[in-house]
Amino acid sequence: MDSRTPAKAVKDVVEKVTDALTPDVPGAPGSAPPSVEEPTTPHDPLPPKPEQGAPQTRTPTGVETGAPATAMGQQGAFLTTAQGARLRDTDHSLKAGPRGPVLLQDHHLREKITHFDHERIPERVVHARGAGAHGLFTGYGTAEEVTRAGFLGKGRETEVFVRFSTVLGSRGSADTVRDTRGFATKFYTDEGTFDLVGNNMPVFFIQDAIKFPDIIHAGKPHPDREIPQAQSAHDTFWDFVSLHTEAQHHTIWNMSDRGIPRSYRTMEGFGVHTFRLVNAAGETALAKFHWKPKLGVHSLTWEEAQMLAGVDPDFHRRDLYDAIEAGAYPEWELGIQVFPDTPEETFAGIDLLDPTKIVPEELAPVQPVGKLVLNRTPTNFFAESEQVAFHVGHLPPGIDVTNDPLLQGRLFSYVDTQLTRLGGPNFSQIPVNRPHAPVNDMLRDGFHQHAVHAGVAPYRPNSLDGGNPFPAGDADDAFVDVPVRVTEAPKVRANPATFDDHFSQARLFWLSMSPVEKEHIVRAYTFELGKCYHQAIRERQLQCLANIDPVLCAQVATGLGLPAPQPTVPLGEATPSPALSQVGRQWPADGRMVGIVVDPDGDLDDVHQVRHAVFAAGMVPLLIAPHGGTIGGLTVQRTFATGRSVELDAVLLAAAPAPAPDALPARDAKAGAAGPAAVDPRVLLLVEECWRHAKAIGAWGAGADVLRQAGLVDSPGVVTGGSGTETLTAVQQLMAAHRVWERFPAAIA
Ligand code: HDE
Repeated sequence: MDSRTPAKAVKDVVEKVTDALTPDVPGAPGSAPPSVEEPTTPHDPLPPKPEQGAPQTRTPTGVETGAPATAMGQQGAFLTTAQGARLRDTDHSLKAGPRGPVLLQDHHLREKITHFDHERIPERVVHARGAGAHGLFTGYGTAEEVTRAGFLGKGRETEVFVRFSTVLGSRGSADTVRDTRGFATKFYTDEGTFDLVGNNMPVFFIQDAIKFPDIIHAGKPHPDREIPQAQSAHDTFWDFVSLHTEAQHHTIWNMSDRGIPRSYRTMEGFGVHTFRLVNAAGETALAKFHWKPKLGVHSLTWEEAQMLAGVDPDFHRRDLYDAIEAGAYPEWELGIQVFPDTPEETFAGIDLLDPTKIVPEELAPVQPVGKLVLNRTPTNFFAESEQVAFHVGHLPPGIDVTNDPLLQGRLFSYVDTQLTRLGGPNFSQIPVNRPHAPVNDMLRDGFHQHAVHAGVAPYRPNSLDGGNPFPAGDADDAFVDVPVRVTEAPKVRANPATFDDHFSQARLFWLSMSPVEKEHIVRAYTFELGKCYHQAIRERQLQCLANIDPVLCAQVATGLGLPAPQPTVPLGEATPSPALSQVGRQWPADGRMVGIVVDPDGDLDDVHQVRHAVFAAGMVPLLIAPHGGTIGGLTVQRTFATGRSVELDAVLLAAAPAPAPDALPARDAKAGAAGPAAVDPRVLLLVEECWRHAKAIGAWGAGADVLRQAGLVDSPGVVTGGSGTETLTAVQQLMAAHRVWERFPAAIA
């Protein structure tokens, strides 16, 4: 409680505000007149303006609250109005008697309802559905030869905010739809904010930003009935990509397992465009940014993705927040592919300005330059994940843009969209968007202005504010636009001829896939085109597939019941890039979910031990039992009613629980099983689904009966052990490969 008299408190505030307005800088109001000959003679810069520096604790009028800016909206124990007057009642409107009409003078009612009426802001025009988290980036110092960006220096730590998203769906759509994912990172560097606004796929549908409204109008729901939500499986999408063949490379990535990530934690990220790096000596290099997840790149199966959209539409959001809160912090390495900055701007014959092309990692290795750890969930979803505003033009010294026509258009679009979405030009003053570097701009006024700017001369040159602010000199670490030579050329609406090759890299991607990944791609195309109503669109897309690969085309054509056309372009010889495949590598098990099916009457000592062992391996055990509460001193996380296979990476069967009274109607066991079902059918369903989705299954003791009932004894990736821990060890080995790949009928070589 403030013990000062009101008069003293007011005086203190006035003094503080006056102090803030009269900085001890020559030329500032109230100080001695500047003794300068020329108005632009440099002085010490003005201190950062209060509301534009790093997160701080002062109110806009300069009062120190001690509370972080993000919490300023909520102080003290009592319910108050927006103006701070304490309230006795917020549940009853002011009425003329208990049964009377509501009085217009009820200012609390009006304030409460009016604010509520305006709670929503427009959702993002794309990437509306997303989730963010805070973290820390640590530079390795390995990029110093190619860029002078300070945050990449050895051991330098920079706070970050990352937002993951889908592209097509609305804010309330499901997480696990087939789509590209956004991977946008805000680095609050001390040289200014750097936004790396990337995706989980390294290429894009279009080569020129002017076509962005076209691809998005085609992908969004049909304008007449506004369906389907968050899907590409509809006529307008396939109409566009089959006519507009430069989209074919990105489209095959979407149809691959990359379109349905297992988790944000298991996604790669890509800056997509080629950027220009500048080192301390002013030398330049071209570079592409990559994020590599520590846990490896893993995906859902299509059936899992579809089931999750109903069982848990927030699956990716929940997974991200649960992992961070459990201390299993998601980690990525930032890497760069570096290319010489030649006038042609090509590498190994690949046009580096064409955003529909990759440079295979085998030709230009990804060199690690730093590490990202996400370690804090947002305090308030709206304030942080919803209000965060990224912009590809937020660049620190040492990183610059290239002439990639897609990147050039994005440089315009991101600020423009925030003007509507965040209601005006002052969105960089919103807490999550505030730079952590000192800000001394000459931008003034506008909607939602939070800063109380000192001084009278927000213009240059000036003499009234002592010439402040001053342009940085050569030694002051300023951002310098690289003086790239612009060739003299006629004004044209045209692309370079190298942009005309639309199929060779889609073919490279297809040929780099393992048989099981190829099979998934075929099924995805068959599903999506099967959802189109127009035969002409299916046929046109089949022609595109013929130009990518005849086997791919023939398989999809068979599924659609259509003839497979012949290619209309020569099929190039592509050298596969093994780095593009998810199969055939071993990964750590951190943060993976292991379900343990138990029965109150079973052997619970073993269950205790297995649970500890799962924790010790950095994974999360989920106890699944016939009922909630506790069993043998252990908390039950899922019951047979609430647990579903799709949230698990593996299942351990410690028991064969008999059908409970609330089970679904029993059915006969699978063909070839030992007899009629004596196990709860929901357990059988769970195990069957885990089998179908190629997850490791382990059983011991009575749990082996479930395998017999399900007809899964001696199946690949199904193990039994003498004890719980022995079984877990075998299951863990299987999990390192992510899935039991041999369970998929890999028909396509
Ligand atoms: Fe975006 N994009 N984009 N985009 N984009 C937006 O900005 C745009 C593109 C990406 O979590 C919008 O603030 C144009 C490529 C992400 O807040 C908008 C073009 C890549 C996010 C916009 C592209 C991206 C956005 C909508 C074609 C990967 C979500 C809301 C030239 C490298 C950021 C907003 C977040 C969001 C425009 C293409 C990534 C409208 C014009 C290529 C991750 O400004």
